[in-house]
Amino acid sequence: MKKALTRQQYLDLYYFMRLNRAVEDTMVKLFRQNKIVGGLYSSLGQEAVSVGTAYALEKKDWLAPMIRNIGALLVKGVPARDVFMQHMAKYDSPTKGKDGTSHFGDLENLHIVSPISMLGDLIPVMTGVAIAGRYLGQKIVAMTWIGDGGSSTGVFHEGMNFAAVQKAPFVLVLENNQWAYSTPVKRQVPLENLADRAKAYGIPSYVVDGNDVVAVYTTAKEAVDRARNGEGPILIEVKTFRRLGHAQHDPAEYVPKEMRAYWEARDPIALYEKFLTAEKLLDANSKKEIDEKIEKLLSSERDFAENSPLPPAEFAAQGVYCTGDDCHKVTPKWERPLAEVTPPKSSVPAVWTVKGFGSGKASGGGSAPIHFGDTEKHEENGNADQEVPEAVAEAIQAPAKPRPVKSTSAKATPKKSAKPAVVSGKSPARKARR
Ligand SMILES: Cc1ncc(C[n+]2csc(CCOP(=O)(O)OP(=O)(O)O)c2C)c(N)n1
Ligand SMILES: [Mg+2]
Repeated sequence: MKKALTRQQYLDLYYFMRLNRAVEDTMVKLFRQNKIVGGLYSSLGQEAVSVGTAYALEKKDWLAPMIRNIGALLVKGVPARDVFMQHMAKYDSPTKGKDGTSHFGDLENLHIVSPISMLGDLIPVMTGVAIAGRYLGQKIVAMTWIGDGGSSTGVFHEGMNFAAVQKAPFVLVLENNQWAYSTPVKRQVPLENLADRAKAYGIPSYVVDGNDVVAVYTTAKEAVDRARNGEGPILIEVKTFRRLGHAQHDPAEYVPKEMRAYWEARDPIALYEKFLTAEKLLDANSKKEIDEKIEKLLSSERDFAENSPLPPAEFAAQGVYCTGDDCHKVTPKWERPLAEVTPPKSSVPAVWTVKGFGSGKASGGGSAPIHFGDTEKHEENGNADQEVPEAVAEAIQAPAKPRPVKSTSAKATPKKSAKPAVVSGKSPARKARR
C-alpha cells in the first residue's frame, strides 16, 4: 500500500469497510432469526472492492450494484436501515416490501440504478446511462460490477462492445472472486487475467489486488477520471475471494481448504488496519471510537427496521400492474426539453436530422433513408435518385466523395458543408477501435 491520500480519505475507506462488514454481520443475525425474507448474500472479504471503487465516484455519478456491493450503496449514501428493511421486506423499505435483497434504486437523489438479476444486463443499461449523461453535458461516469461468472454471458460482450464503440464514460469492475456458485474460475474461462477480455473491445483495462483498498481506490479513481475525460469505457479486474458460499444456504464445501486459508490470511480490513497503524493514521483510541460509532448507528438502524411494519395484506395486490391514470399518472420523468439535449447545450451534437429532432446531416438511401450523420451514401447502392421521405429531404446533402464505410460515430459536423461530416480519426468509434 502506498501513501498518497489525505488522512480523511484513508479514514473514510476504513470506516466504510467496517460499516459494510458490520451491516452484513447484522443481517446474518437477522437471517438466523428468520427475519430476512429470501436469500442473503455476503461480501465478506470483498469489502475493499465495493468501497474502494464506489469511493472513486462523485456525487453526481451513477452506479448499479450487484449482490456483493452493499458497500458501494453505503458509500453512495444509502442508509443502513434501507438495506435492512429491504431484506426484511418491510413496508418502509425502498420497494415497500415488494422485493428483497438489494433490488432497489434511487434515480432522483443518489443516482443508483436497481440491480438486474440477469447477470450482465446492467452493462448495456449503464452504458445507456453514461451516454445519456454525455448527451446532457453532465460529465458523469457510470459504474457497475460483474462477477467472474457473469463475465461469460453474451450480454457482457455485447454491452462492452457497445460501450467501447460509443466511447461511453463507463467503468466496469470485474470482481474476480474465484468462484461462480460452485464453479471455479479456471473451469469456466481459459484466461489467467479476465482483464484481457478488454482487448476484444479495444479498451484499456487494469488488474488490481482486491484485498488492498488503497490499490483498488487509486486504480478506480484513475479509471473514473479517464472515463470522465472522454477516453471511453475502462475494465478493472479486481482479484479477490468469496469467503462464504454463494449465499447463506451454501456451505461451500467444494472450496479447497488451502485456498480459503490463503485468502483468510489476507483479510482486507485486517491488512488495512495494519497499514493505518504503521502510518500512524489509526491508534487504539480512534479504532475504539469507530467501533462505538458503528455499533450505535447500526443498533438504532436495526431497531428502526425491526419496528417497521410488514406491508398490509391488501397491498400485495396493489401496484403490481399499472393500469394507467387510475394507478398513477404515467409521465416521462426523464424527458428533457429539446433545447437541453441539442447543441449548443448538449455536449455532443445530434447527428441526424428529422424535423423537430436536433440538426445534423443525413444521407439518403432506399431502404433506410435516415442514417447517422456521418454515414455516406454507398456507391454501389446507386440510390442517389431514390425517393427520400419528405421529413428528411431538406436535410439531405450529397457527400462530395462517396465512401463505402458506414460509421455510427456520434461526432458529426452539423454545418452545411459539402464535405463528409467525419473524415478524421477523431470520432469516438474510430479511436476506440485502435
Ligand atoms: C444470465 C444469468 N445466468 C445465471 C444466473 C444465476 N446465477 C446467479 S448468481 C450466479 C453466479 C455468479 O457468479 P459470479 O458472476 O462469479 O458472481 P459472484 O456470485 O461470485 O459474486 C449465477 C449462475 C443469473 N442470475 N443470470
Ligand atoms: Mg465469482
